[in-house]
Amino acid sequence: MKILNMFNYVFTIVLTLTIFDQVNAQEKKPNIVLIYVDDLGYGDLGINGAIGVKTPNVDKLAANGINFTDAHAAAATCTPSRYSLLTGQYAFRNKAAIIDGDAPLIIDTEMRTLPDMLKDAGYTTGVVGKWHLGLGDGNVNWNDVVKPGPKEVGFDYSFLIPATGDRVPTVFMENQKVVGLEPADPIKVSYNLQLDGYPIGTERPELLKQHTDSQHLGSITNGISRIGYMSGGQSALWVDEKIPFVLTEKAKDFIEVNKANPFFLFFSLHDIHQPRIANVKFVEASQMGPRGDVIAQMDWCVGEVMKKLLDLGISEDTLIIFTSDNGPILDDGYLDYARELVGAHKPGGIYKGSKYSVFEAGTRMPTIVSWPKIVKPGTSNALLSQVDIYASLASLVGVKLSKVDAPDSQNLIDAWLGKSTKGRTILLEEAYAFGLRMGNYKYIMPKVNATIPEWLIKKFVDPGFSSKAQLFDLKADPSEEYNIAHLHPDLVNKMQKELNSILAG
Ligand code: NG6
Ligand code: CA
Repeated sequence: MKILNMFNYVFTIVLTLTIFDQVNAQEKKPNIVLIYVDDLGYGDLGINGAIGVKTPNVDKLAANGINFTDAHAAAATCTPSRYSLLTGQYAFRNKAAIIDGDAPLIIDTEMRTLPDMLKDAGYTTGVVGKWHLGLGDGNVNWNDVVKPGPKEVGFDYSFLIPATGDRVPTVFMENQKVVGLEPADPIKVSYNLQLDGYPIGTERPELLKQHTDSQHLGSITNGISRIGYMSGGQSALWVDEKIPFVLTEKAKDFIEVNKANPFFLFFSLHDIHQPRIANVKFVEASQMGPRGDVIAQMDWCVGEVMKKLLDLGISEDTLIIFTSDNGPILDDGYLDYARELVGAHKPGGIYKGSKYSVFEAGTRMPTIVSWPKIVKPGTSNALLSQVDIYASLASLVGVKLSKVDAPDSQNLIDAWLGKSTKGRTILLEEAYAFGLRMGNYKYIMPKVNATIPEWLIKKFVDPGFSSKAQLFDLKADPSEEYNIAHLHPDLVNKMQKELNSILAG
């Protein structure tokens, strides 16, 4: 009898411990760091064949994680990609396009966003870096708390570049207030009227560090002219050469402060967007001039974050997703000789196109996932879209989504974690034309009477417009050179139908 009791006792303890362990394992949610580089191309990393610049930190991240070869930004430009990433909804549904620096917030604050969802799972959420999703409700007062903004769409903490490095206002915002602003010198911003403020590029070219095209000849701050006009805020102006240090420090602070609880950090780098003005620490770090130097600078920022996680002893429990918002562009306006200095380096790898283009390089992004405790190192050719990060992470952290949440997002967590190579069966590519991937095939929807805008021609961009259907077999022709639509009319019809149903949905 005694022996039986003893057995029961031990059995109960073991059972309790096992259940406790399981609950613990389920409850132990990883920290999530989403490193979002700006305008980085598939081929711009060492692991993907970069020539002329080294990316040792990102390569190390890849060596300990998964390097994805067919993962896509939801769109070929910044604002639409970011919109889809944070809402799980295709950008065209909200007509999301590149916006000015004084545009209102384009995310509906009623939506349950990616950070909202993670907050529901117990995460502390933060965004550090480029925003470019609009701020305020249409009539921004930069001298007050600017809302709605990141807080109203689920971020507990924010430290922002409000739009882009090449747009005013050129100030940082922390928790929706301009950092370092003197009330006696209020900020005004306009995108159509020249303000009585900083000198402008058209009138004072001798003040410029880097020449630029006519679109970027507005207000000059820190020797760089931008899109738009600005006055005031002298004490708050950022110094472009210091941006990577400021952002990396803020990212590390956020990690430090939140190290004890699960956190989500959206680390949205300014690099490698123009103006590409590297800090002296990185000047000539590459053989490709400023564009290569800011790739090295970006790599350093990533290394700093990796080091911080390691120092705090939380890197094993941190899921890092490293990717970019749209494809590469050599000439986006500023004269930094990226085209002349690129040499044999291929920013888009073997893929055709660039930022703004529906060809593969427009959206096929360098993408790495690392989570030392769970993810086995390797490569994956799963077809993935950033619009799926939302539903995939929801599944990972055990949050149920309603029908209206993240309507275009698919749960492909097994593919993101390398447990499966099964990604999407069809994938939308948004640019100034629509593309669709299905198996080996890539279809581009015809655009009747579309002329390529002058500003894209000047940037040597081929947006992929054609009045005829385009179909490519990416297995045989990864660089989209041979249009085989005429050989496969049924497939063209089928893919157009699939596209129609997405566009109608
Ligand atoms: C374009 C700008 C370009 C860049 C881009 C945004 C012109 C002609 N071009 O409108 O310089 O700022 O917007 O880049 O003004 S993105 O990565 O944020 O999408
Ligand atoms: Ca971008």
